[in-house]
Amino acid sequence: MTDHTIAVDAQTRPATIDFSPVFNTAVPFIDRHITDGRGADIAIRTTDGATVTYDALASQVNRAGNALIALGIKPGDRLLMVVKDSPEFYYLFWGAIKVGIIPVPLNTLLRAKDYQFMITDSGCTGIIYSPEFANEVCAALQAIKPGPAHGLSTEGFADLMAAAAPDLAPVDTTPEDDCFWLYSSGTTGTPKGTVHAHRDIAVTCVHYSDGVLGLGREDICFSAAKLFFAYGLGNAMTFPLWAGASAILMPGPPTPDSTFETIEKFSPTIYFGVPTLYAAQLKSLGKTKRDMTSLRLCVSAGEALPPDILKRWKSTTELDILDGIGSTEVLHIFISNQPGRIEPGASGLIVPGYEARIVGEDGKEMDTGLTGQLMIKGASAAKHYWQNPEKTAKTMVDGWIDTGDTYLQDANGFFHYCGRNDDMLKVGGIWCSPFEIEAKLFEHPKVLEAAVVGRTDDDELIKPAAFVVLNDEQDKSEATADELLQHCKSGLAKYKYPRWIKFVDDLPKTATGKIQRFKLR
Ligand code: 3UK
Repeated sequence: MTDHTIAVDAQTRPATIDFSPVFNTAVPFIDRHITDGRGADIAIRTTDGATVTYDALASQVNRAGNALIALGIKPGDRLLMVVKDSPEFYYLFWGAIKVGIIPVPLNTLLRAKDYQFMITDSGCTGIIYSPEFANEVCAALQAIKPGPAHGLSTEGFADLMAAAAPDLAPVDTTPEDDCFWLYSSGTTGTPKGTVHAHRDIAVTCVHYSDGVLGLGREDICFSAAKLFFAYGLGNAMTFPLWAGASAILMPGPPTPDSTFETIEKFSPTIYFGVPTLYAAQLKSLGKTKRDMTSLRLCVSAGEALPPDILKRWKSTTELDILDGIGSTEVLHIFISNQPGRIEPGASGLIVPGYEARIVGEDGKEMDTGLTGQLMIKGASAAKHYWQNPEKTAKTMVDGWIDTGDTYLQDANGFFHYCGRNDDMLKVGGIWCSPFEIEAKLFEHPKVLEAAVVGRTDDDELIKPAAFVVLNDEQDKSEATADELLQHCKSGLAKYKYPRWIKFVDDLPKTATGKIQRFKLR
């Protein structure tokens, strides 16, 4: 086999994938389109009006790789990215990979304290950020002495790219070598660097993008979920690049207006959303009609899609939504509803290429219809968590990933989500640790104790609710609730503030003093 190639046999079910022993994943995702004569095709359109062809993409990726090496960043070094959805995200991510540097895209909604942790934890050599996020990133950099060798904005980096050569040979890596990381949030609130190999991206493309979505060169992908999520990374970058299709990038926040305007103006064929946004979009569609005739399919992931949202979306837009569950550890969706095979309220069937087991506390497989822990096996699974052998050993057992989710499988093979095994919440598809919100509340001088749990709103979607014991009962008032709310909003990522604050006289606890959050749900 020639170096840097993948042989896919799609006749077998699941498709079989063979990697050449020397394999750098930037070659099939970026360079292959040039060798195959697709260089003039459009890879990216941005809502700001920019267009990037596959030819331009390949040269910019090469310039980025050369510029990173010129900065003195070495193969194996980590490069943190706090970058908005834009062509620069692609240039940095693939430029780094092509020269063997490990890109680590970070959630752009985080605060200085969060970035400080990730800079220190990753031992990164550099961090590159969009100017929009300079405040939080620079505050983090100032708090760390000595910090990483390089902290620069994408504008500063663009100058270095302009001065760099547009040709670059890929570094000879293997399919199993470290390629990129994503941070995954944990119950204790400290995120874990999830280490993915060069093979992993291609595996998700073959099994899910080819196998379930049937994505082709004519498709135009639009993801409301941002590139820094594993979900958005696939939807808006790796899937279209695999298929030689194109992606629409919208740098701003996804709202019903911004997403509908983008759909009307850029005519995508596939739209990727999260349940919270579908609910908000439905509300908006009640007032304003929108043209969505370019779409052939909608996808939802990140948290469970309530069947009522699916039903209303179908009756309003005549479009199906495919709900599927994925994770940062497996990289993309491994259980999914399929075109023509949708079970409302279920996460779907196993995606061919992955294996699932639902096990009881004794580790034995559960019978049909009974709940247990969902374990997943597949070739896109992360190798380990960065410098965290305990969490790695707990989550990654004999090639199986413990998802942390409770599931049951029905007689037709459909998997039904039955909740998390820990206290973690998914809010708008993004992880939220109750401990982190509680810690913020504790900081306030009026707060004695606090417990945060998930509570469903009118759309059956989970949002954080806080139960608070005050130091002084006299303080119970709307004004105090408001004060606590402002306090949370000022120090936490935007989506993490409690939507309800309820004052109570005490919290339910175990004999050892542990808060029993399940009693508050
Ligand atoms: C929950 C769901 C019910 C579940 C993701 C698509 O969400 C992604 O990755 P994360 O690491 O979170 C994983 C956890 O989120 N979850 C996700 N989707 C669903 N629960 N129904 C769903 N459809 O608890 C899971 O363990 O943030 C989603 C693609 C790639 C991803 N990384």
